[in-house]
Parts: sequence; structure tokens; C-alpha cells
Amino acid sequence: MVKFTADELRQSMDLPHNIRNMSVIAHVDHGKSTLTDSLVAAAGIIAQEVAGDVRMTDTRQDEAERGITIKSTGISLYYEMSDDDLKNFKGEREGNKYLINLIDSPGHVDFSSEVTAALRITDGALVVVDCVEGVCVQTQTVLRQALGERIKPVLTVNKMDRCFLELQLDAEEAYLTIQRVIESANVIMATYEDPLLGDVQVYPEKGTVAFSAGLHGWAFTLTNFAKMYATKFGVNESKMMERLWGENFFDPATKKWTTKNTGSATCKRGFVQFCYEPIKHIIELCMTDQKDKLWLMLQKLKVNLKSEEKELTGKALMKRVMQSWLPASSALLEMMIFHLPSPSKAQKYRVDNLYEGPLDDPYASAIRNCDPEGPLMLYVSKMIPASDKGRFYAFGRVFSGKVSTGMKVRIMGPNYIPGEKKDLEIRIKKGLKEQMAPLTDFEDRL
Ligand SMILES: Nc1nc2c(ncn2[C@@H]2O[C@H](COP(=O)(O)OP(=O)(O)OP(=O)(O)O)[C@@H](O)[C@H]2O)c(=O)[nH]1
Ligand SMILES: [Mg+2]
Repeated sequence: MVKFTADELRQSMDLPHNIRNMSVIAHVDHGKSTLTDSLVAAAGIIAQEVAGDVRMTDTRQDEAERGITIKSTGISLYYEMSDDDLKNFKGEREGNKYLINLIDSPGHVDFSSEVTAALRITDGALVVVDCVEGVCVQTQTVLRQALGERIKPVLTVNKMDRCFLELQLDAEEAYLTIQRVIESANVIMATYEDPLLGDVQVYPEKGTVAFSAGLHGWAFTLTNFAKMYATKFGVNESKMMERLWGENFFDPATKKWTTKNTGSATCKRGFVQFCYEPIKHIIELCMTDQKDKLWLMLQKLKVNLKSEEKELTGKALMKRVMQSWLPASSALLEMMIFHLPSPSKAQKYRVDNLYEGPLDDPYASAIRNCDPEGPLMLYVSKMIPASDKGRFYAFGRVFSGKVSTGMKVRIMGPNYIPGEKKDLEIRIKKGLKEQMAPLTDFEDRL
């Protein structure tokens, strides 16, 4: 059942600090639409059991038939986070209710104009990379495009189940594979040093990289595991996260952390010992039907399954167990809320990219301040044909002011040049005359 009402969604639009506008970008087939399903399921729009299979954002018949995304699809999701989830969040926020406007984009190069349209109206991007295939050519292209638009990226290393089930990599090999994937994404990001955007590279130890298996609905960031182990090792969570990545090794025999492998048989990398191997163990217990051992493990992890779920076997059991232990939605939401900018924050620096007029005029200021009382500034990123011929729905984002039916709007086409009248149209819809006010001063400029 949908976990929010239209009213709640509307109210959350008034809290700009609690909004994230983001796109999901990647090379074709790296699992964007499948992963998006987990987020859609967490908002209650589809059931958890079918998440990953229905690909909710592939709405068109040709998309469903071909199993490929052709058009970008936007979806607004509303979540209530717990105080505990947000306890380490240092940024501005107003309460615990969050609105995520997400656009699932196509990865195929033929449809890249859809990605361009999506990027302009978002401030953050979830970059999805298949852990086996790595950073491919279209990942590079869309990542460059995103950075050019001053969009802040976070990364998820996806299809992690392939490491366990398909390749059966040993843990250290898997670590090196994942590390290479992250490094190759960072190589591209490092070339986009932008003082306004800050460091755009991603780091597992800072929580800007997630590890996911969209098909099975699970994902984690090192935050998840740091929370589990911080008390055990008597350190705070951020220190623990650092130990769970890179050259940090632990030997249970001596109970010592080192920055080099000591060569002892029990000395292993933090990530391997505390993240990868526990997951591998649970997956093996599910796949080999060793239920007694599995229940014991789950009890320790405080994961409760319903009795009918305990009857499942094999992959179905693994999917349910992993979904309950490390729900993809929690890890991804946390990463998006903590590390992607809100419109209030992003519009301060993105105004240069968004507005071609003088940057000190009232329109630029309204965008910069994400001002609901300012003049209406709306960017239409695409036109979607309506069912009656010749009519379209305009899909876009309001950067300032408020939009409603009956307003007089000045439409600046793609060839419009500030100060000229080319490609400019004024449309007035009947009714609501008083709402024209914010736009009349717009005319004075021309
Ligand atoms: N093993 C595995 N397969 C996955 C996973 N996620 C997606 N897939 C499979 O990968 C294929 C592509 O998934 P999609 O979600 O359509 O990928 P996409 O990135 O949205 O593709 P486009 O939008 O067409 O670029 C499908 O066959 C999925 O079942 C995963 O976590 N693990
Ligand atoms: Mg897709």
C-alpha cells in the first residue's frame, strides 16, 4: 500500500531542505531501473516481493517488452526517516519527512538526449556501475555530462550478487575488483575540479559509495557495518568506517589493527572480514538450505522473518533474508539524503549553469535563493504527449516562484537569446488573473 498521501507530498514541497532531486545514471543494463524498484517499494508504491522484477519506471509497453529503458521516467517518493537514521546528519533539515524526486534514465547511447533532459532538472546523481563490467563508455559519458551540469554524484557498485553466486570470487579478489571500479569512476571525477561543487570524488569510507544487488533488493554502505561494529571496537562510527576500507587489516588472534597484512593466516582486510565474508556466509547458508545455522545468525543480527518467509528456499529465501537484513532502500536513501544537495543548497551554485541572463538580476537571485515568493522560473525538460492529440504535458522543475493553472507565462524556447524576441512566446490561460502578477515584471526586462 502507498505509504503517503497526495497532501503529505504537497506539504513536503514547502520544505526545500528536505527535498532531493536526483537522477539515476549508468551504462545500459547496469541495473538502474531494477534498483529504482527498491526505492519505489520502500515508499509502498509496489510490493517488496515484486521489487526488482516489475521495473516500475519502465512504464511503456515497448520498454517492458524489450527490457530496456527508452524514456526517462520521473517519480516522486515520500519517506519518513527515524531520528536514529538522521542522528549523524549535520546539514539543515526541517523534521524527518523527505521528498525524493527521482528520474530513472536510459543507459543506451541512442536515448542519451533523455539523460540530458533529466540531468538539467536534478542536483544529484546516483551512478550505478555493474561490479563485473566496471565503468563502461556510457557511464563515462553520462558522468562527464552530470559533472558539467554541476551535479553531485554518489556511486553504487551494483549486481554484487554476481560476485558471490556467479564468479564465486574470494573475498580479497572481490575487494580488488570493487576498488578498481571505484577508482576508475574517481579518475573521471577528479578531472572535474570545481571550487563551487567541492570534491566530487566518491569514497566508501565517507559513505558516498554503496554496494548493491538491485535484483535482490539489498544494499549497504560502510555506515551500516560501522554502526554494527563501532561499539565492539570502542571507536566512533566514522573511525570504524575508515577501518572498513583500504589498507586496514585486523587479526582476531592478536586483536590488533594494522595497516599492512602481517602474513598471519588470521589477518584479513577490514572490509573482507567484517563486510564481505558475513554476507557471503549468509548467502551460502540460504543457498545450501542450512536453516538452523541461518536462524541463529539472523537472531544475532536482529533480523526477524515471518513464518511463511521461513518456508522459502534457495534464491527466494536469500532475497528475503538479504532484503530484511540490508534493505537497499535504507542504504540508498541515507546516502542520498546525507550526501546529495537539497535544492536550497544546489541552486546557490547551479544558477550559473541554469540562467543565461545577468546573474545579478531578480530572476537569478530568485533561483539562487530557491525563493518561493520570487518570480516563477520553471525549466521544462521534456514534453510528454497527452492522450488527446496535439496536446502535451510539460515536465519540468520550478526553480523559484509558484506555478498554477491560469498563470501568464513567458516561454523561452531553445533558441531564445536574452534581450531578443526570437523564440519567445507568451501564453495566458483563462482565469486566475491575480496570479499573473509575479510574471508581469518579467516583461519589463524586454
Ligand atoms: N545479477 C543481477 N542482475 C541484475 C541486477 N540488477 C539488474 N539485473 C539484471 O540486469 C538487466 C538490466 O536491468 P535494468 O534494471 O533494466 O537495467 P537498466 O540499467 O535500467 O537498463 P537500461 O535502462 O535499459 O539502460 C536485467 O536483466 C536485470 O534482471 C542485480 O543486482 N544482479
Ligand atoms: Mg532502465
